Amino acid sequence: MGETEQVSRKQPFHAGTVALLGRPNVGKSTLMNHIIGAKVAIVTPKPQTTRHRILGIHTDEARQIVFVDTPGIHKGARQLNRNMVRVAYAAAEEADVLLIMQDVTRPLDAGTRTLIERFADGRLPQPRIHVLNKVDRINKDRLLPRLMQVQQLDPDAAAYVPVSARRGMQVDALLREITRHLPEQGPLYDPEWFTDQSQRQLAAEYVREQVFLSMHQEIPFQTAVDIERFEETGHGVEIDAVILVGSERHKPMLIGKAGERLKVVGTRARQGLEEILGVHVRLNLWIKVDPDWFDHPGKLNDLGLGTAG
Ligand SMILES: Nc1nc2c(ncn2[C@@H]2O[C@H](COP(=O)(O)OP(=O)(O)OP(=O)(O)O)[C@@H](O)[C@H]2O)c(=O)[nH]1
Ligand SMILES: [Mg+2]
Repeated sequence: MGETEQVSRKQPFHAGTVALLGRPNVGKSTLMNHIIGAKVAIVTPKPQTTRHRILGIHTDEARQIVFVDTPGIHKGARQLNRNMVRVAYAAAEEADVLLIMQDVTRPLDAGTRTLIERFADGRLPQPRIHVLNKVDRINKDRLLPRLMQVQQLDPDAAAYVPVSARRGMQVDALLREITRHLPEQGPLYDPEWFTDQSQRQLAAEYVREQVFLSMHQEIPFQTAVDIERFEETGHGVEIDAVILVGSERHKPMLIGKAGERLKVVGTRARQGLEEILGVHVRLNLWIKVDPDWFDHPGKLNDLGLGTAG
């Protein structure tokens, strides 16, 4: 009854990939998480939080938008930094739409301008949407001149959308704008999926997030997490995670007085994992000193931080 009628009245379905691009710390991962409704990518107040390409898949009755979150585009001499930037540009090349994000609470500095200009030259043919993020933090009067500056730098962009990724302001308008540029086709991924990351990868990232949040200065940037064991048990999962640190002297700093700091890292990472995985988690943390992991192509590949993504 009425089934064929329903099919023929179906609205067209759009699907495609959207690269999230920008300088570090502008809010790319926050925006993706907000749209997906889960912490698919870790977020911290420190730049260079995201280190590899992460998919966040939003599917509803009219569209499937596959967000490709990328590491912030920055300069850095280490092999890790070079890989991160290469991954971001590679994601841009493959996407259907480019979202170029900036943080309006910061001045439009040389790095941001260069980045905008690099895409504005039309080297890549995809439509560009400029996202002006963190509008919750600025006065309306400051937004208009900023919009005009961006428009001048890239007059041929498809749209310029001010948003607050943290508060979800104007995100629906952004989704509508994105959808206009996506090809009319069926879903690219199983509509039930919301990320391409394995539970093991999520575990490594959730631990790294807590290390980033609890450590200062250069230490987080010399830290990586390797999951040595991820095992389903009768009660949930048991995980052995090794935190790699760049120097012997970082080890006691991460452990903290009487092991307090490491304990907090472990507790918070476990709580986050229990929430996203929906199972009981037992998390064992270890620390290993490895002074040059971030300059070693083989180690970077092993950690999933090679240029393949
Ligand atoms: N006030 C405000 N803060 C935001 C907003 N969006 C993101 N942030 C904050 O900005 C910081 C960086 O956010 P991320 O999402 O990690 O930024 P990113 O662009 O993914 O950074 P990288 O992964 O380092 O390239 C975090 O402290 C966020 O909470 C926003 O709309 N408003
Ligand atoms: Mg990020």
